[in-house]
Amino acid sequence: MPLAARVGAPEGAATLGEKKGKRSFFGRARPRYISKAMRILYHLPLSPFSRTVRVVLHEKNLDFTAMIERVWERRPEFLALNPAGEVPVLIEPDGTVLAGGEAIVEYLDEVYRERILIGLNPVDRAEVRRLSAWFNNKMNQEVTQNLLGEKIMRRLEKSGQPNSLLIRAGHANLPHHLDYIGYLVERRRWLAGDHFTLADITAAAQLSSLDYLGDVPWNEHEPAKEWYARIKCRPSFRPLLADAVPGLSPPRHYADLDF
Ligand SMILES: N[C@@H](CCC(=O)N[C@@H](CS)C(=O)NCC(=O)O)C(=O)O
Repeated sequence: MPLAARVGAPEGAATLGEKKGKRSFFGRARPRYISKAMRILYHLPLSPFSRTVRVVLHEKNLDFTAMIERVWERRPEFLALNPAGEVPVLIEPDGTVLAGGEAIVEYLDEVYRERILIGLNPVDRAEVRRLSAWFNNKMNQEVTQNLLGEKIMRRLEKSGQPNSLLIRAGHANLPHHLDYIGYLVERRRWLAGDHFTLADITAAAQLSSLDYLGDVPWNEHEPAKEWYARIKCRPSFRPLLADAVPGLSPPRHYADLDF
């Protein structure tokens, strides 16, 4: 089980700007009070993979109901939707079940063409996918798993004390990723080129989860900070900034657009 992604909230509702679903739905994949025509996202508030899908749905103006899934409970009905037992999982209004962050965003970009997020031509798409993989895989393993996984998940799972060596490794690795973002945005307007793409969303999703913990040294990385400030201003990102995980308050700058 990847540590990193074992993040999330113990309890609670969806976030502002997203329709809220109650938690008392054990026993069925689609709670009875949710109409068949609704789109449902099973997620965890601090899961970077779930955050990416939330932003993509907002960018494409697609309505959805966000349901928190406590993945560590291994709910059989959820495992039937995604045997990997991981969020995000998306159920489309026609009942189509999509599991896995990358599969979901590829599907959404292919089907809903209103705002294209994975590039206009094969070369652009390759660059967006290269960078999305960088943040989903490399940064997630080197940084997010070590910080969110150790600090949050251990508590939620009651699986022992956080490993201070891993936390130290996460802090040591983070500046390299902020520097890489800085390197890119000093040469391009957005991470993958002239346009805002999934690469920006993926990187910002990882960083926003860490920022909720107050773990991002923004002031030592001005170019990355300037880029993140532009992302924070986007309406699609606002619901993430309104997230409130019970028992875990974010630092004051987390939702501040002028941080
Ligand atoms: N590659 C997967 C990773 C998803 C993932 O690791 N999700 C985490 C939350 S961020 C999870 O649900 N973990 C539950 C577990 O491992 O038990 C994706 O893109 O969806």
